[in-house]
Amino acid sequence: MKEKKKFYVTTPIYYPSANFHIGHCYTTIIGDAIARYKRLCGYDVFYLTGTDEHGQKIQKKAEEAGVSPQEYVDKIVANAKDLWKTLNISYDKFIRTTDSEHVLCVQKIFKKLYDNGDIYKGVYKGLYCTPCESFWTETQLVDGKCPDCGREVSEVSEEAYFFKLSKYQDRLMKYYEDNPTFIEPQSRKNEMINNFIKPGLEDLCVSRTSFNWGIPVSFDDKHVVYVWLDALSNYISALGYLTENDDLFKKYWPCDLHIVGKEIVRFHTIVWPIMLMALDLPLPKKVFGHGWLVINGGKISKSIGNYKDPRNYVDTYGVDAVRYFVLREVPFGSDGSFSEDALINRTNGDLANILGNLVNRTIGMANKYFDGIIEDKKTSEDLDNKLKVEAIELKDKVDKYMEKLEISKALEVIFDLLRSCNKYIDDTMPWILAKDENKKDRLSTVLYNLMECIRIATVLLQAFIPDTASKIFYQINTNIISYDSISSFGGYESGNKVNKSEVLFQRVEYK
Ligand code: ME8
Repeated sequence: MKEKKKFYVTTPIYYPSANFHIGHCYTTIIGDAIARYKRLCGYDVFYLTGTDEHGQKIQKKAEEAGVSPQEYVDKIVANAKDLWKTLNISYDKFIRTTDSEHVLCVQKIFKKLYDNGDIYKGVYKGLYCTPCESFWTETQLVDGKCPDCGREVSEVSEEAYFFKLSKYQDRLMKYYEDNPTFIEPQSRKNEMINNFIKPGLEDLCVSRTSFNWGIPVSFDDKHVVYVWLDALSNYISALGYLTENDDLFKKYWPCDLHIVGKEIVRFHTIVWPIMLMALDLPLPKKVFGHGWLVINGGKISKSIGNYKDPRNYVDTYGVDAVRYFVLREVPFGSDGSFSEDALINRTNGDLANILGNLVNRTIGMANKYFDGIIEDKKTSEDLDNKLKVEAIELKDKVDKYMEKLEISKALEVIFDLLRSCNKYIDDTMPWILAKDENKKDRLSTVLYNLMECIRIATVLLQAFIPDTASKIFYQINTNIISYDSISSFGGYESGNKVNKSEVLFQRVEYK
């Protein structure tokens, strides 16, 4: 048997936060859709996500809550896992940076970099933003505040280890040049080159002594490893790097795609590749920096009061309404606006009116006119051929967009086919055909063509709205659902009997 091609995709590991919001779900739903799509195409996929549990910020929060950092994170991690379950996230591994395998791996990585001379000891004097766990120089501040989050930074001075980013600057630039699609969208690459590489990379402080909730440096345990060095290592520690059981690492590394929010592209396209170069490991193939979901132009945050637990939306509108909204509404790479009205708009406009209505009408007509039996009587008219061509071409169109990570466009073309089906019903007018005994074969073919288009679209929709796809397959009663089955028209079994139709999406009233 031919070995499957592998695909390793990651989303960031989240800071444990009791306040997960819809913005947090964005990256992980995108990662999930890509992972599901690649699996559908026959890849052997490994999808990694998890939690980033160390650092001063968490230590402080645990102190405020009067519990140990470990107790604090354990509780919140359970909350994160529950959220991903609610959203149908099909990760292959959930890594926690407090996992003992990860801790050991980070210690080995730190030691290896130190032994090779890429990490050295010095004194850190400078500015630190605790919420972002980021070091800054005076010139990088904006109005004296953290350029990422706009909050106060504090001055720190302590003995610390440094990582020689500067040594690898030219090699990194060359990697960018030799691999023009390493960072996408291109605008983010220009930002990295102009804002960070051209002004000259400074060595990075990679240990702290002023708090202890972190991974101890194995040979100098008053230091804990800087949380970003710790966090980035998760992408290889999760695969068993530097352990006896490194089969996953051998199989899946280098990573095919790191999906990250735009504010952490810097860590993933500068610090991470340099860590890998220093470890003499191959570099990831692509880092994609997506935009944010914003509310009234600003970030979503509990302190601003625009935050709602995403599970509320799932309870009200259904999991696939939330998934679909996130995947369809925002052109990947740009920022996109979130509002409950926009979510309702998509649910009513696309899911209820176009998809739900089409499935419901088609099954309803099959039951009404033919007792549910769908047969291809091979009658043919020009408008049939037009629809069939659109259906057959859909797979390649979606593939082209998914290759470029333009998920919103991939969904748009799937819904274009569904729209064409609704138009095909209006044009062929089955209710008129049904009045004429001589037109029974024609009517049967019309319904068959519709059913086959629904099947083709649904095979692809499995990657994006999996629950709904399963419901549709049940209602149209088919198990011909493979990717290969949609390369040609006619996979739906002629003579099949559909099940009763159930409403897939209720139209929702505006708030
Ligand atoms: O950055 N819209 O964790 P994090 C879109 N632990 N994406 C958003 C968003 C929004 N409104 N708010 C957050 C970290 N995100 C690190 C990662 S990886 C080695 C370490 C995204 O919990 C954000 O851009 O702050 C990021 O990709 C992800 O949520 C996790 O953010």
